[in-house]
Amino acid sequence: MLEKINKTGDIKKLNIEQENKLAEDIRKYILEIVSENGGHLASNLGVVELTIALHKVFNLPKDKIVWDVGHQAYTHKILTGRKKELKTLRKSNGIAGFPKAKESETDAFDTGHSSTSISAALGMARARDIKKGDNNVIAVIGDGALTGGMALEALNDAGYSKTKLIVVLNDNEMSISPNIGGINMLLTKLRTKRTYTKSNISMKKFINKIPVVGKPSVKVIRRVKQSIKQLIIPKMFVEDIGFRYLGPVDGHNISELERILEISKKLDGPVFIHVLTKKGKGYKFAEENPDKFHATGPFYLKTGKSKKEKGKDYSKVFGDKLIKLAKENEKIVAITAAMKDGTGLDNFQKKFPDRFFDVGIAEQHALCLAAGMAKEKIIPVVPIYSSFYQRAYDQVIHDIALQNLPVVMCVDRAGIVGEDGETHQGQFDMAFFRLVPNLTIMAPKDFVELEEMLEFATKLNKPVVIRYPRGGEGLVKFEKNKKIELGKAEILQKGKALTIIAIGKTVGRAVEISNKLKEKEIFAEVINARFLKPLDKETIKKSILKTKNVITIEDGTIINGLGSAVKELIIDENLKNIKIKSCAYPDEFIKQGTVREIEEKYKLDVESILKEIDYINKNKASE
Ligand SMILES: Cc1ncc(C[n+]2csc(CCOP(=O)(O)OP(=O)(O)O)c2C)c(N)n1
Repeated sequence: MLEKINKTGDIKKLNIEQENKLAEDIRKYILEIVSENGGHLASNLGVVELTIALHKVFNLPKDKIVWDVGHQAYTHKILTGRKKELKTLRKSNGIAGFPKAKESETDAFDTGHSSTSISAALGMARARDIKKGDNNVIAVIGDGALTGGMALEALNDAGYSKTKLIVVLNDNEMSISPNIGGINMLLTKLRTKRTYTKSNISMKKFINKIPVVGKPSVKVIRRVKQSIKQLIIPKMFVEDIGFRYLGPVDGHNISELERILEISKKLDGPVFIHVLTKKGKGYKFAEENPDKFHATGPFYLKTGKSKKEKGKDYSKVFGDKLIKLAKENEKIVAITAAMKDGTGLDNFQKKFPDRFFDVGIAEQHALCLAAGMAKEKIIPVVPIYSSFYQRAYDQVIHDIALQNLPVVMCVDRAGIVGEDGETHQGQFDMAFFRLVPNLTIMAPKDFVELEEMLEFATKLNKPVVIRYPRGGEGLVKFEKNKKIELGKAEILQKGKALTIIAIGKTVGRAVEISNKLKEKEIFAEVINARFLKPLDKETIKKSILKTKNVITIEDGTIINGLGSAVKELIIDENLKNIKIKSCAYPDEFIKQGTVREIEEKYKLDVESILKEIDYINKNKASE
């Protein structure tokens, strides 16, 4: 059937049997590609039928579908003329793993971060009404994404506004791990209900039969009926806030899905369709381990085994050290925003279930919750990916830093993450944290330094940020670590020709560069900054005055990071005749590719940096 699908709308020519066959073919095709390239497997396998039905019933690009998170859009890409290109999924210059308007006008809205779809779709629906248009707007959101604050804010607005909008809830009971929280409890009740029409009609009859004794006021009757409705049919939550509820419907039954989508098209106002799907559907290993196959690297189709063995990484080192620290100090707790496994907290949860809090995809709440705990002398440690910290910026400023509350904010996946592309790169955190008063900002050069920084942070009694990259260590092995002291850098090599200042992951690179320079009899002073804030101005100034040549290297944006801090120092202290070169990411969004490809493109690899500092040759000096 795949042969029949070459451009948007081709699906319209298929009958239901052909559509079912197409679903099978698409599953095979997705499996083939993801097992080679890696990607979000389980979520995509779960929405094949739902996507086919959506494309059959609606007309793209006139009708708009907004995919929440956007990690489940592979079938959508296949059905919109990108079947062949999908083979380049997540590769440099290839098809993105998320919707991208610049790839196709059928990608109505770019996503990557969770819980944005209802807001964006409501915006498009209101725009349609202003322009007197007649297109449909559909938000497809997972039960995990529905735990995010913005999704609930949007439901609140959409239900009240009565704007025509279709929200499709793709309920597979999973976020990355099993979904949690009160909304999930509500959905569990809904999942067991029969179809909308049946339960709704019988409910009306039932409510009308409630006997009323004496002469209670209309209000009281209404309240009694209301509370009974809520007890018995919890779907009323969605209806009470202004939506029509349709479902639950089997998300793998294409004809049922098409039937219910057709109904939704005819209804005015906001409609909420509850679709039940199975994450990983059709691939045994993914059905059994949907969390492992949520996002995967390349794997063997036959066994489900990863093609690359996973070594030790920063997240694991963080998680293990936190367990050790928590054993010594019972005030330490861990908070995650639905990223227990990714941030290395899985074992912490097992060891300290009462001191572990998964709050759902709710970064803002996670940090304000931490602030509340810190106020009461608990020590919350909150690992969140760099790009998702963007969500909770005001909580960092208003709830944590302003009150100087000792929350340990661990920034995982800091810097470039690679194949997930623009929405997931973590190059901004140093810049946006640096301008917040009261924050201490650190980045370790290796695993051992992460352990020491974490211990230091839990004892600091101030708000503190520790950033570290995705994956493992660089090639350089450091023999020893000087003790961590607040605001103190570490001099790793002494030299007079050049000062190389680096932070975090790039410190290893600075040492490699310096070793290469040594071969040319150029001796560099290598400084591991350790603290972006407070910056060790004294050590850096002394070195700069000696060498007069500075190069800064960082895994972050050129604006307001380490390079900026050193330039400010040079100007503020009026240091004369200094040459400075900053190696960092430019002021742009960084596209997908392997980390190595991206580093080479932006001249952050050893060879490129060496070329940048060729001019030092003229200025040779030995120690
Ligand atoms: C703001 C934000 N936080 C965290 C994530 C990481 N993340 C990606 S998908 C996902 C789970 C989504 O679950 P759900 O919406 O139910 O979709 P499913 O994968 O189950 O289809 C999470 C936590 C994210 N994309 N955005």
